[in-house]
Amino acid sequence: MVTSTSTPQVAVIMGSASDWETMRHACEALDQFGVPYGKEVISAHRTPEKMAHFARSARTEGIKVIIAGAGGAAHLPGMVAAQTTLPVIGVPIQSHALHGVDSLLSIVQMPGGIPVATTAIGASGATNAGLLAVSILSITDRTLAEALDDYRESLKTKVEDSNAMLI
Ligand code: RP5
Repeated sequence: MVTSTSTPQVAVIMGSASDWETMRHACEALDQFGVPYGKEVISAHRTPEKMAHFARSARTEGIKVIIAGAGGAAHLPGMVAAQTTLPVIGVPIQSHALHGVDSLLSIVQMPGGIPVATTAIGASGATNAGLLAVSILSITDRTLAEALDDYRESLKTKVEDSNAMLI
């Protein structure tokens, strides 16, 4: 796993390097809040043993939240969630053939008992996955909670400033 520090709190995994263009938005959100993370391509279909090892060892490795992006027959988030009780956030990649609806439905329709928190399709979903991971970590981290408050204030300011463009 490629890590920003030796002790990542979040793991950002994706089914293919082709998902990186989307998943980098999750990493950018984590960077913005200074949350240490690791990132890696792990495929549910092409590297199933690696996926199982990752999911089963993530908690003992110190990971607190897993963000998993996948497209098409997007089984990675669900199969990881099946093998860990850590929170798993699934990001549906916008596929070419079906525009990500296939990815969304593959990730969101989990059977009762094995939750995956599913975001929107594509880049905004990846950004929100990063932000949701920060929110989860902020439960026990006051500094992150305050940084999230500041971030929300900055969004308000951006909306107000955008009024100047309406002339
Ligand atoms: C999925 O298949 C990946 O998550 C990716 O979105 C999709 C296509 O993968 P590539 O054929 O581009 O490697 O497993």
